[in-house]
Amino acid sequence: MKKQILFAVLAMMPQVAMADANMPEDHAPIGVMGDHMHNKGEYMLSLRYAKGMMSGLRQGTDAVDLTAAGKMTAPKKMEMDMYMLGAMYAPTQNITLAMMLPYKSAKMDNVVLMNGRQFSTESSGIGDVKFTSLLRLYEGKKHKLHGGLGISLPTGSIKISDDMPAGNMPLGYGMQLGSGTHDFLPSLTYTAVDRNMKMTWGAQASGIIRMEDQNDRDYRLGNQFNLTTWVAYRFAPMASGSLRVSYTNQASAKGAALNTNPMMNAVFDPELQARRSWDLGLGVNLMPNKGALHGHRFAAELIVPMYQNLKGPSLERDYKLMFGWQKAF
Ligand SMILES: [Cu+2]
Repeated sequence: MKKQILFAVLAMMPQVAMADANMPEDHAPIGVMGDHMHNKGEYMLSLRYAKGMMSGLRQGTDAVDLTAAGKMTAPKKMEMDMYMLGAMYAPTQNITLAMMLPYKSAKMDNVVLMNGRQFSTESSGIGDVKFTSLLRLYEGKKHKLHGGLGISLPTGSIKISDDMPAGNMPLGYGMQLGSGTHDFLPSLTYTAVDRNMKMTWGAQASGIIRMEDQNDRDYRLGNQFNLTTWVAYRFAPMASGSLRVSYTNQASAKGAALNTNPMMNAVFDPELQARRSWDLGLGVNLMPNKGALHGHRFAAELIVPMYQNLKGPSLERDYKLMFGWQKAF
């Protein structure tokens, strides 16, 4: 009898542990990557869709008109759609492995300054595949801390070109599908939960460090640093809302210009790619606790810039909207 009780308790333990991520607010806003770990043996599939919209030019913190970018042409607007397939698996309690495979498609509207004629350029395809190991550093009842060590492989093409008024030419850095370099992706994530207050909060510092001086096109993108912090509150049994603030510092690219035609515009100049921004994220996480969708997570987040400082002149961001589905097994 005692043995049976012991077995029953042991059998319940993993469930107790798994109950960890059963509330909608237990995952960070969907725009935060590598925010959580899994329990040993658990895996998770996810799909994200993101839409990014950029329009209008900015130099420093000021809006500038099209001629500022100007030589022969200027970018007017860029629209980006990204689908990202993700998988996570925890081989041990203290290590969670994650993989992300993006598919991107982008369209940029440009104008010929001399005659006002417009033309569009497009790119689409697989982006850079990322593999990350998340390492549990601290796990208390309320506070948790984990580190991430990731690598981004140059699977996305950097050889995309399209028709322009002066002929078929390479597209700008932002229209290419990958970085062309192996990139190191370190991160540190802190999360906390308070069940009585129905709240969670967290913060994450992450970076993108280019591990090669040059890619096949003789340039490398700038390193990037991101710091984000969020708070979430469960306002209904199956739904939580979140507020997030994010800081991004993207350094300039180094090396060759993508298009050496001196008549082309600022999007082809490596030195003008730097940007710093403060963004605000408004999110919602849904996790049905009964019915056919029980255990499935759905989330959305709208990210709008509060401050943008672009070396530019380059396109400023209007918004980014992300939707996600996640399911742990
Ligand atoms: Cu996961």
